[in-house]
Amino acid sequence: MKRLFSGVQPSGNLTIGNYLGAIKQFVDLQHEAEAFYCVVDLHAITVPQDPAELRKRSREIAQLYLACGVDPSKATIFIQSHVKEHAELGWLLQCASYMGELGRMTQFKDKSEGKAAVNVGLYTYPVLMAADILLYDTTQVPVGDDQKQHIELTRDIAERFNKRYGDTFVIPDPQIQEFGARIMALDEPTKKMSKSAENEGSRIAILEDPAIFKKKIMRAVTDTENEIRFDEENKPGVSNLLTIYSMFAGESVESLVNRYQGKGYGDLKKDLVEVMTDKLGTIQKRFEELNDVTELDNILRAGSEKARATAEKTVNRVKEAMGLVLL
Ligand code: AQP
Repeated sequence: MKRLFSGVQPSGNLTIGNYLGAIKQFVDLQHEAEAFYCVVDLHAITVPQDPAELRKRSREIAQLYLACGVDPSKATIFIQSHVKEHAELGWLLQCASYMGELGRMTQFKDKSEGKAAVNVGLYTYPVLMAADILLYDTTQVPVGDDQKQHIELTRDIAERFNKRYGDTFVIPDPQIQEFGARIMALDEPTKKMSKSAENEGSRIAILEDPAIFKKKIMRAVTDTENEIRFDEENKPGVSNLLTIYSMFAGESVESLVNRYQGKGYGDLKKDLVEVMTDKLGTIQKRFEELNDVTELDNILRAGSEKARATAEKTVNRVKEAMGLVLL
């Protein structure tokens, strides 16, 4: 049976990169398989967070899942720290992982670069991510392109464990879209759009006011030519805008390029703002309608109970395999 697991960190306001690369897939795939969608708060604390903000954002992400179309009657939605087996399996897997392989993770290198002190959690975070995935006998992990290396590590850890202790884990595959798996920053289109990037102008939040994202799109870096063409290597800015446009409008890049022949970047940007105002407006309206905290907490409570039932069985299987005493 196909089973999905994925998560988003409450480490900032979710961007259209998080939406197009991951959450949109969550919605499309929930009809095809049993799905577990998590708010990975234990990952967010690998960098300093304001406690009140973190608590608010964790609920906000669950609310956004719902606003974007994740259906709690189809998918299990929960907060990672509510299922203690994530931390528990994280530790067990740390004992089956190597310093060398963790040190090679590009995200760790990027996030620790230039920092005088780096906490251990940032270093071991990919092992916790492996635990998140492996707990649910996941077959597919819908993610953006930046998470590919972490899924490969998850596979390596699981395969090694199975070899050493016998068949314990299902080996998961990444589910990465062929198109739109890496939305780039608006100010520097050779870099990934990130919710925690320093420059606010680099990203657009799903819940952003249209007047603000209009300014960001109109200022988005393009190039000195005036030809609308898809060429990620030589025209990363224009290609990024075409990708975002195509994904929000559901129109192919080829068709957009044909439609904008002879037109300028300003025309493309203006129309993109309109398409986004429409699509994000629908999500934002739904988000406002879902602001009943009690109802949201009930969904999260039910989700964590359902998740725990599976997670507990996996942890017991792992403990048994490793030789820990089960009473
Ligand atoms: N720019 C992006 N394009 C496509 N997909 C993206 N994702 C993130 N950025 C893009 C995907 O969103 C999911 C959730 O990501 P995450 O919260 O777990 O952390 P991340 O990958 O590190 O994303 P951010 O936005 O860059 O967060 P920060 O700034 O906190 O590190 C993942 O599936 C990711 O691939």
